[in-house]
Amino acid sequence: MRMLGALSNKLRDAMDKLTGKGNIDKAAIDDLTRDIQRAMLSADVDVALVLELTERIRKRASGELPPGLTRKEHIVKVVYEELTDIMGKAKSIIELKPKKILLCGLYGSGKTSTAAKLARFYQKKGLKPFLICCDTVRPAAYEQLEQLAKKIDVPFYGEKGEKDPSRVLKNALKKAGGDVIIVDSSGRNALDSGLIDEIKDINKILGADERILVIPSDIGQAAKQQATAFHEALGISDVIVTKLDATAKGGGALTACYLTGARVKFIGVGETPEDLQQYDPEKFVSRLIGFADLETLLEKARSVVDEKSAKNIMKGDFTMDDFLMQLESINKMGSMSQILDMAGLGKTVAKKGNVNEQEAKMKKWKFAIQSMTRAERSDPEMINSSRVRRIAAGSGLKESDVRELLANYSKIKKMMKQFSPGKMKRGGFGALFKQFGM
Ligand SMILES: Nc1nc2c(ncn2[C@@H]2O[C@H](COP(=O)(O)OP(=O)(O)O)[C@@H](O)[C@H]2O)c(=O)[nH]1
Ligand SMILES: [Mg+2]
Repeated sequence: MRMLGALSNKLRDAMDKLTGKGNIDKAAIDDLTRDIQRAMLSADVDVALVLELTERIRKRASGELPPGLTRKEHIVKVVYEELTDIMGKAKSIIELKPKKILLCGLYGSGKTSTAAKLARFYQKKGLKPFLICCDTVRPAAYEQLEQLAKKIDVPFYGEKGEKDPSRVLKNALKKAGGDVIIVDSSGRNALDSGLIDEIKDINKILGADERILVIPSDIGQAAKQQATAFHEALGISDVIVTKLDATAKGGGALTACYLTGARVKFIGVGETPEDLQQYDPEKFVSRLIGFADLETLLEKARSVVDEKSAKNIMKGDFTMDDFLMQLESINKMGSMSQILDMAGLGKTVAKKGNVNEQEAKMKKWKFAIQSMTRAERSDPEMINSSRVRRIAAGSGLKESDVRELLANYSKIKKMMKQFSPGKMKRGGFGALFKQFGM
């Protein structure tokens, strides 16, 4: 299931646009932050929070590169980390032990469905749940929970027709067995003091270990006000955000909860008792952006470069520009010795002690390529002796350096033509290095 449809689509598009770009410059970063802004605002995330978020992304994206990452990979990582941050940072902890849970929240927020979902969750973990209906207001509240309880085969207590929830609860607790006692309550607004007193009484009788606020994600940023008011009245221990499968405003609800300091423990993603997931901000963001985790996200950022050059090379047009791009991405990725480690060549080369030498060589080649004309770059065959002389003079190198570059270029070009794209992806830079005589 695609979480939060519209937000997910927009974030995926933004990330695809970035990872598809050959060159990441200031304009590309501006473009990305604008796309993320639009996506978050349309998901009803607080404006100030969105601006803070994108400012942090912009700053970190153009900031110093951590060793071993290309600019593109770095940005992908930054976006992932910053989004995870405003979506709640860390995964909640769920204790698998006997406990009493009280559910509260607005009318229609999903309390009764969530009561059954929680019972099912703990049942699957091997605990014995017990469901109690303390909603004495809504017509057929009793039947609704009774039916759900039957469906998942969990014991249930309620009193049809009784108007006082405290009395129902007292009777229920006399009968209740099991490890995890889950109490469903009537819908109430946190700003209604009469109804809040009522649930305070229920909480006192129950002695709840967890007071869970159930918030429907379609209320968006209004979640903030409800979460704050319920927390002041009752001391909310956790939040469950429901209906994330059915709204575009879920980003607003999730970030609003986080702003109030409330921890989102589970999310509701459908109407059946099975549709409850433990909330994990990292996983959630990964799924929003469309990847299993940060690692696969980074792999994607890497593979686009490889695929692009592989395509060019397969067509047989491995130009000096491609060669320069490869050299530059090697530079961007960090020092040679790190790259060599990644390519599995670290030890061999370190023994020979020529890492620095190779790094210096690559720098020289870069200068030489930069001194070539556009025509020379796309068709290096035309570079005759007089052109070699000019390029050497222009880049401050020896003619032999330029010749060595040309010789290596031809060698690599020839080799590339024999490569299948699959091999290119796997062999990557390691294969290139071998051709540099390493
Ligand atoms: N799509 C979807 N619907 C939900 C979810 N949770 C609850 N609902 C639906 O929302 C409506 C109200 O839910 P209910 O549990 O009766 O809310 P309550 O009034 O707070 O007890 C019902 O139609 C539920 O099926 C959810 O996570 N996703
Ligand atoms: Mg209900």
